[in-house]
Amino acid sequence: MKDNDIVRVSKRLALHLRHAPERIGIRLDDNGWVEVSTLLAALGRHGLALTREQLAEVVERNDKRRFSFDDTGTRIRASQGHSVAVDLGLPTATPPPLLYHGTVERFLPAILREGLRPQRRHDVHLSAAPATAASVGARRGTPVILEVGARAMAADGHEFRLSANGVWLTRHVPPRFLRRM
Ligand code: HQG
Repeated sequence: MKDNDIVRVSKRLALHLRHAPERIGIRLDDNGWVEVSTLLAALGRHGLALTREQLAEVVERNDKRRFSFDDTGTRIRASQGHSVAVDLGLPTATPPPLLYHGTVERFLPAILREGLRPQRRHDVHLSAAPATAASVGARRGTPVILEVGARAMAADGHEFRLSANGVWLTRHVPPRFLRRM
């Protein structure tokens, strides 16, 4: 498949596997999974004809490995980033001392007042590398990087989980653990 087809199909998968399954008439189970055959049939009914092989290629080549198959390869889900209620069943994990969040200047007053909130998603997304946070922030403008005292948060009882594609997830980062870089 061409690179731009990978991107186009990835966006469509992200839409339905994270946010709007009902728009193509599918349901995700409690853990976010849907049968591959169900997904392909539903996409086909909604104008996107895709083979199993092409779907596997998209999963494999997606730049952030946003999607994964289960052990048997019969079901697929998004690895993180949902707005619909799903329980990914990820174990809690001990974060590195520091994690990073990329945002933009205009959100800073609210962030420094109330901390980082998940907004429409389940969790706040944090990166292990400042460069990754910079590209997340750059989606919205000139990026501002916040350093998160993740290990101190964990010591304070906040839970962290690591998604299958390397994104650190937590419910809320209080302002006292944030520092502008
Ligand atoms: C901001 C993409 C005001 C926060 C990326 C962010 C990432 C606040 C926005 C992943 C706030 C939420 C996630 C507060 C946080 N007041 N604004 N209290 N707390 N914000 O998209 O982290 O391509 O939900 O700074 O690469 O930008 O989808 O989160 O700007 O990994 O796989 O509210 O999404 O990955 O935006 O991005 P988002 P995000 P995918």
